[in-house]
Amino acid sequence: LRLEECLQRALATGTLSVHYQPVVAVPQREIRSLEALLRWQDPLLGTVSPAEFIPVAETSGLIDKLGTFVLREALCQAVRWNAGCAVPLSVNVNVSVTQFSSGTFPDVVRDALNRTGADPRWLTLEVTEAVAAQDLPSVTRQLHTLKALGVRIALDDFGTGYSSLAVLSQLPIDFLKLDRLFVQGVHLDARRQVLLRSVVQLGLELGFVVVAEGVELPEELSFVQACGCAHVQGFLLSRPQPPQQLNLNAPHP
Ligand code: G
Ligand code: G
Ligand code: MN
Ligand code: NA
Repeated sequence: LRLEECLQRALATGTLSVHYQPVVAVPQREIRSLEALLRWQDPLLGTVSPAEFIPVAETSGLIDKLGTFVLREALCQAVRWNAGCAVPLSVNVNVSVTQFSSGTFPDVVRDALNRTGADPRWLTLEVTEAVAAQDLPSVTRQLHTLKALGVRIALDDFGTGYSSLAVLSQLPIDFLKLDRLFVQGVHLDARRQVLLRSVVQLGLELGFVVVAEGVELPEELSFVQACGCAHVQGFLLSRPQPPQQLNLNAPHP
């Protein structure tokens, strides 16, 4: 309950912030989008990881407020970035499965787009395989509504969940984000290479842009690029950073 109370207060007092991690196209090495990641520096609790407070937000019902906060914040950033940018930059916003429960999530997104004046094409929503454990028909309907607005959808943390591969053909997905478990150390392990190559191939044949997450080493980058991942994300390229510290024109390793 303590964490819940602190989180409630954080939403009111502004100790939550959003950091951004570049998603980079290869081989061009250009930033295509930035993933919004919540950060919380609480005066009493210190730094609290979203891995810790997101589940609390989900069970306490605070997730809708939190989700709306991140969405508006990220879309405001997208408006700023795209004002001075020839190539459109999009923001990736993580969405909890529970945000789909009421069936009104597309309205929340439409409202945030209207308030911020952001182009729907500047937004990619990241959902995890856990959406398949929800009311799949309802989630699918909501995702189609969002797609009709022009928003794109990424399936996040792919390969770590409990869902069957069948969700890949059922959900209207644009990006397939391979969990870092597929990526890390892949250059050292022949069996992991088979797995990564096959999963990337699967994604490509289904028409998705395949994104490798958690790239920390040049060897991992070379391998995922050779496998057909068009976008990469990870500490090798950039850590998540506050917006004022990002250099969107920086060359990437
Ligand atoms: O950034 P970090 O590695 O600490 O994030 C830990 C987890 O929290 C990740 O799974 C990430 O997707 C999740 N997370 C970060 N920001 C958000 C957010 O705004 N909404 C949701 N639902 N999850 C988030
Ligand atoms: O679950 P999701 O993919 O949204 O989680 C994103 C989280 O992964 C971010 O909080 C970010 O801090 C973390 N992350 C991003 N790049 C790397 C990386 O190269 N290595 C590790 N260990 N974590 C990363
Ligand atoms: Mn994500
Ligand atoms: Na992920």
